[in-house]
Amino acid sequence: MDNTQKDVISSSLSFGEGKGEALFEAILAGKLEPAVEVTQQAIEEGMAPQTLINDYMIKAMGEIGQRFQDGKAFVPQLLMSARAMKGSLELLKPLLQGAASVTIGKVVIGTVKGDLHDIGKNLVASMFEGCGFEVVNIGIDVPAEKFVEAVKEHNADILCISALLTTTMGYMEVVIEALKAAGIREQVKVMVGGAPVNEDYARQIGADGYSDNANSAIAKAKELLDLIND
Ligand code: B12
Repeated sequence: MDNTQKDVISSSLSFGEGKGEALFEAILAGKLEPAVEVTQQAIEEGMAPQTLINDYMIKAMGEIGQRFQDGKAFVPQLLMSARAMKGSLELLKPLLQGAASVTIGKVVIGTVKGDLHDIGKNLVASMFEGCGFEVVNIGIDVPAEKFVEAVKEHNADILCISALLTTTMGYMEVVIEALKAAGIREQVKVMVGGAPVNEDYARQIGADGYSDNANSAIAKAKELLDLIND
């Protein structure tokens, strides 16, 4: 592509879209500082955090994942993209958090044992916080006992379990079984999610809810807690 063609493309993008594209490229290339810088500029221009996240940032992570799958990118590149994504999310997080002063429910959230992926889980956590839930984020590589303890300790209304690997998603069922063994399965709604999980799988392991993204996770949670009209 020559420079004239590039100019035509960039001038056909609205200003905000140009920033979004630049953010996509920065995350894809794993460039933390440019990602943070362009996020700041996009915020100043009034771009909606949800647009940045859904239309550009998540897509960049999807693209680097695809390249990894195709053998065109490797773990260090995944890590660098993840670092750039996290840097941008840090700036956007406060904007996702509304002015809710009353807690509408308590959520415990974690990624299962053996799994270190936390970007999606943290995004779901931020959305819950932004929508007025109190969130206890118990991290990554979480064993079943720790999920159970956290639900008990915090008297959670919802337990959110995340898994990104086909090799770790089975552990979500182990967590649900541990809740049953501890006699607290009926006290808490269990939601599951992560790239390899789907609705059928969620039902099969006895979860109460599933969502493939942070936005609909909130709607599902409200439905489970009968808060749907709030
Ligand atoms: C970034 C990344 C990494 C980073 C993680 C950094 C971090 N801090 O999270 C690093 C480099 C550490 C990594 C490591 C590995 N990874 Co990786 N990784 C990814 C990648 C590219 C992006 C994941 C991501 O952040 N997506 C963006 C977020 C926003 O999306 P999300 O996580 O899906 O979350 C959304 C939804 O799923 C949902 N959601 C998520 N959790 C929950 C929970 C609930 C309750 C609900 C309701 C919803 C929900 O809402 C979220 C927001 O919308 C994916 C590819 C992909 N496209 O998913 C591969 C991918 C998941 N990784 C993969 C692999 C193979 C690995 C490694 C085994 C590689 C290796 N050989 O070492 C290791 C495993 C390490 C471990 N033990 O966990 C494979 C998994 C394949 C499979 N079928 O199992 C993928 C799919 C890449 C691929 N295409 O092959 N990875």
